[in-house]
Amino acid sequence: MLRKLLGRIGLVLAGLAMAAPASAQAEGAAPAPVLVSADLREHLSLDGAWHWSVDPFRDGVAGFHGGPPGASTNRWADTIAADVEARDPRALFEFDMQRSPITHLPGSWIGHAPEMRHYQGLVWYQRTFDLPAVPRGRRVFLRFGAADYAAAVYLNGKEVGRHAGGFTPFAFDVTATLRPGGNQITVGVDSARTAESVPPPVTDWETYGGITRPVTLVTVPETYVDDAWIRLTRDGRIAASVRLDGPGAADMPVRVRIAELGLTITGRTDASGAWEGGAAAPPALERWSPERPKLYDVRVEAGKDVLPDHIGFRTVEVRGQDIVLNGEPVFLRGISLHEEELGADPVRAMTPAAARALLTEIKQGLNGNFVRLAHYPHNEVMTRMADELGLIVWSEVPVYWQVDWESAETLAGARAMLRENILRDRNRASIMLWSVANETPVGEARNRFLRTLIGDVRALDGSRLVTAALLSRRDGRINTIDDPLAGDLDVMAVNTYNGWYSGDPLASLPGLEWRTELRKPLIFSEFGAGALAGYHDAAANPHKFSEEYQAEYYRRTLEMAAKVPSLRGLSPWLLKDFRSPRRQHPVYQQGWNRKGLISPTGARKQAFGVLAEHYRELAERGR
Ligand code: GCB
Repeated sequence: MLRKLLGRIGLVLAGLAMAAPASAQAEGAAPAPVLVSADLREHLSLDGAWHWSVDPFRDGVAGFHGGPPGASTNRWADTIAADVEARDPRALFEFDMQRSPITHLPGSWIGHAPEMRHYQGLVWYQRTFDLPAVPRGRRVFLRFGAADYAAAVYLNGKEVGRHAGGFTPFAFDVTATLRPGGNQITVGVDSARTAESVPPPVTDWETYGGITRPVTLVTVPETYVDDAWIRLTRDGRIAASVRLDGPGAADMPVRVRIAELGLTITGRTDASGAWEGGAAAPPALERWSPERPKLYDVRVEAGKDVLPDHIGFRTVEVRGQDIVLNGEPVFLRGISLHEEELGADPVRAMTPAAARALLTEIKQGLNGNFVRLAHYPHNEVMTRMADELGLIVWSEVPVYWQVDWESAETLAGARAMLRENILRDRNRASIMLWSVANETPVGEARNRFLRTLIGDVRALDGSRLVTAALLSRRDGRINTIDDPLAGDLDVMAVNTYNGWYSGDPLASLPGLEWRTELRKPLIFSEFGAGALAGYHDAAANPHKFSEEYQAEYYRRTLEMAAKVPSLRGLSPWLLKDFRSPRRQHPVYQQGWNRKGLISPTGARKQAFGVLAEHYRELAERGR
């Protein structure tokens, strides 16, 4: 199976379509590691200075007749081109990684040089690092927080693995490939989307190609905790699901310790290295909530390994039309967000400080308790920061608009990405909703595709709620939600742009009605209007793109929303203007989607105040 998968991925990578998200280690190796909470483990950072070199004809992947690359074009050979040239006057290289320009990673290549601004294709990266010999009984993983979209990774001249899917972490065991002293790492990253990929080529956001999240060498004992999911169940237990990897994984004692609660749960793994354990939650347990985002230091111990994490405990469920957190109905006062740091020239380099700045604007600026992380898994610093600051999270995969519903490869890609996202973040108390799709057209093949994803979510994490941003039907004043998929979801969500993409006068928006036959909670997962920060129009009927139009659009849409009986949350579109190549109005857009409530550099538009005030009132009324 693995061989078959590798064959497929290899082909795709070589052809440079690189479509299906999947992680695959070099042939014959074990399945891809999860390495859960790797960001908190002992590691060596490989972030910083890397050489980069563009390869638009994918010369380093295949010769011009399709065979393997020759010595003059193979970027990952374990040699130093300049030394070879110095020794041999006949030596010929069509590249030289070690004398190529240097950039700082992580961060998309759109910031490397002006000519890279709209580049889509293959870029090579290389750096060297020194390392002492790996001590006996230890393993080292090379981990990438994400590479957008497909990556092939080489260490000291050998391929160590590949991954496709630009938004989730992947890691390879490189213990046997590392050497004491100097090591050379080369990564080919290809941003091209194809007809089979998830997301598809056409979206409404920037493709930030490159190595966009940290690169680390993570050291663990030979047998280590690869996956551990610790949570509070709806029946009041702290449950633990642990999986070990390594030669001693079977029949090994395991302990989960939460010192602050005086709680230790112990057990032993089965023959496959897995263990399920649990204990009644101590009465002293303080539940995580947006008001009090309490996190506990949790340690998972097995043999020589200790995995530390900070975990919050809470329950979520749906009761009738209510979304219920820790037994109490909650109203989600939120906003949507793309993964893009504040600043005039973002490169998707999301540091903890950058995440804090954005989420604080939601929490304190807007009086929010909820964020929709659109439209793909965001950097893990974001979900950790949401845990810390107390924001409920909607997390999603980019099954966006129109993907190839009939393609087995597309489905495999979506499932792999969904799985990687859920396994990375199952311990984040902030995450309440897993979303499987955004604005997808109703149809049999699409229903089958999304029902498979919904089944996967329930199998991987039955403790949270499943949702999707759906389309609705409009007839005059009446909006109807009749997408058959709504029946499969815990929480229905719709995106609506009446008054922006339609010519409705703003004053008529409160008169619009929403109908559905299902008794379920509903979220308006998007609504929004564009405004260029600083463009004012004081007329009674302000023009689109003025701050006044956007502010009035918010007032009227919120008035409409207040009349929808099953509405339990809002995540308007969106906090910050974001880069989108499809938005080319030279006066108002200049390559940016202007539906932000703040400008790229953080200037608040008028509508910010409208939403902040609305949320303040809702919070006061306990909603
Ligand atoms: C939508 C999409 C979102 C777009 C937004 C817009 O419905 O879900 O990705 O950016 O509309 O601005 O049109």
